[in-house]
Amino acid sequence: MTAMRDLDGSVLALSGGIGGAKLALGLSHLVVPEKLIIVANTADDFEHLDLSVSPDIDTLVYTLAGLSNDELGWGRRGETWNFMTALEAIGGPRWFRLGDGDLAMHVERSHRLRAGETLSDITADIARRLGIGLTLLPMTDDRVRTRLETDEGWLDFQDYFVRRACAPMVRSVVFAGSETATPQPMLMRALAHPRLRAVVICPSNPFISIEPILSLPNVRAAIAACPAPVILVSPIIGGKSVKGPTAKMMRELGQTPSAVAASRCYEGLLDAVIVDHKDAGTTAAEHGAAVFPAHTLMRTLEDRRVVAAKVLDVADSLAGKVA
Ligand code: FO1
Repeated sequence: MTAMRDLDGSVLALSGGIGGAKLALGLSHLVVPEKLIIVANTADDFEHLDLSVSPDIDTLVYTLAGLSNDELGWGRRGETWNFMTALEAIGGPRWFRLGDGDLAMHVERSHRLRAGETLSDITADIARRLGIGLTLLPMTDDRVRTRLETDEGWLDFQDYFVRRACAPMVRSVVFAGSETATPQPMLMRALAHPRLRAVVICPSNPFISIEPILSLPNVRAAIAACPAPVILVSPIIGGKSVKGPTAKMMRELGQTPSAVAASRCYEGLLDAVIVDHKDAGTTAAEHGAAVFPAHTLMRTLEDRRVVAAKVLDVADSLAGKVA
């Protein structure tokens, strides 16, 4: 069971994979581990070769443990691929690549899930063993799966994202199971805590990485009612997404890719949005939140720390006003 903790002054971050993990790493350099809670999207999860794969949890674990492959944006640094070579030689599926070290994560997680452990407990134990002190939690322990209605019919998330390389036209996105899933209890406790320091919405894809978390019962309402400042770091810079299909999906879902459109995905939830300098001309009225320009493209560790510091400064300044 994840240890009970004093939530007073804690920072809660909602994260998907790559973009979110960068900001989570930055926050982990500025917030003491016992006061930082990262909630990971699990709607990308899927079963492959009878293995339970949790990509966003693993990107966060590897990034926070200093094991990540930053070129790929997923998997482990210095990975070897003997398993995939042997698998392909006997006709196994080659579209979803499982590195030798990464394979251990999927095998161990699958084994422990089958033994009846919760995803939360497995994630907490693996994070601790890899030297991660902060609290890393799945958004729920129940099965929630992103499915996309496309011009090629309904696709499971990894089919769309990896096998089809995000090529199909997206018409709608659903999170199968979210309406009956139980949100991570620690998430709900933190959102209800009177002295939570900040809620940070990381620069992950609003539609496929953050929305699954918000779609869980009562989560949107809990964020709207949360006494802590809610800060978005925009995933769109100058009309483009840094990595991944966010901008393409926005166009296909009928929106013009922009920082304002990204903020509008969180209508009624935001106290502030941190936009890149390229979008500094956008207004609070457009975003529905106070606007703070910053250098938000995170290429280096220093970039990650600078954005994280900006998030915390903005949150603390707003909290001061609210109080
Ligand atoms: N993404 C790819 O584009 N190709 C892959 O072969 C691939 C394998 C993979 C294995 C484990 C894992 O945790 C992630 C993996 N990803 C791969 C990335 C994954 O599809 C994305 O990280 C998320 O689902 C989107 O955030």
